Amino acid sequence: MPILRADQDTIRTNAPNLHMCHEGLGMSEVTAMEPSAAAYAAEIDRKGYTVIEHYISPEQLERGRAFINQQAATHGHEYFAIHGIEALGGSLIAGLALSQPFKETLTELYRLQTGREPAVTEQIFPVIRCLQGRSGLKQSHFYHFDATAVTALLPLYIPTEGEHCGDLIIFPSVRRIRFNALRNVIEKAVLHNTASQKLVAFAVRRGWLKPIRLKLEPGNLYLFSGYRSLHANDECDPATLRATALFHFGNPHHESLVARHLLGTNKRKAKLDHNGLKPVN
Ligand SMILES: O=C(O)CCC(=O)C(=O)O
Repeated sequence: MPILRADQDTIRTNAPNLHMCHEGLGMSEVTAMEPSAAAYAAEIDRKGYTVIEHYISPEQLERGRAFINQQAATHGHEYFAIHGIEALGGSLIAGLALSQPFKETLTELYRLQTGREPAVTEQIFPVIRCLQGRSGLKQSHFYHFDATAVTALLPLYIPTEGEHCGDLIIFPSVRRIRFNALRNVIEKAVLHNTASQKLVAFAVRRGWLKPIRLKLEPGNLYLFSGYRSLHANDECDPATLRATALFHFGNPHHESLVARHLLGTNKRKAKLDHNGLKPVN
């Protein structure tokens, strides 16, 4: 079972069949490590999330941050997000999204969570989110379910000062994985509309609801089921920068035309096809 840690020159994995280079990251060596994907999946089931500490090396974190700094400078200190491998081309994040061992890890988690194989054409869909400025506040407490069963979150910059530091907020296992696309659409319309999002945000801010709050550490990898859990990030001071990379994998409705037409707003906005790639025309 392919759990790996991505050091600059080393990948450690407990998968004997994954002794290979980490594509796009220039990695050369693989050694054994624990625990297994099954242990991580069990922890996600039990606690709602799991963490792989120091998933990337300090040098890789610096590379990831250099990319963020470059992008942040062109966005006038306001919120931005970058969707898809092509838009992230050449960056550490695109390299991870293209990494075969990383995909194997997420595939194994998908299998364990759903009992099924992911669609053969499925790719990891990477997203970078950068909260800064007043517009960053509007993107906080935006409670939602992801389209994919497995979500991996890699924090790059997390504020450390002030009352609110952009914690990851999770209500785990709010719903089950559905393979019926129409049922998924209806469930999302009920649980995940503007009114319910505002209500949840209000109740969390007031302390009436008590979700899991994770203080994120840059360089760690946080794994959870984005499909099953209602989640969002807490706000942070608009003068600070909060940058996270998200890796979405395993859409249970990958082949469904209903889901493709009624959901997938982010990909549509970014003008990407349902595999997260620029359509060829
Ligand atoms: O950036 C974060 O911490 C959360 C982002 C998120 O929930 C998502 O895009 O699915």
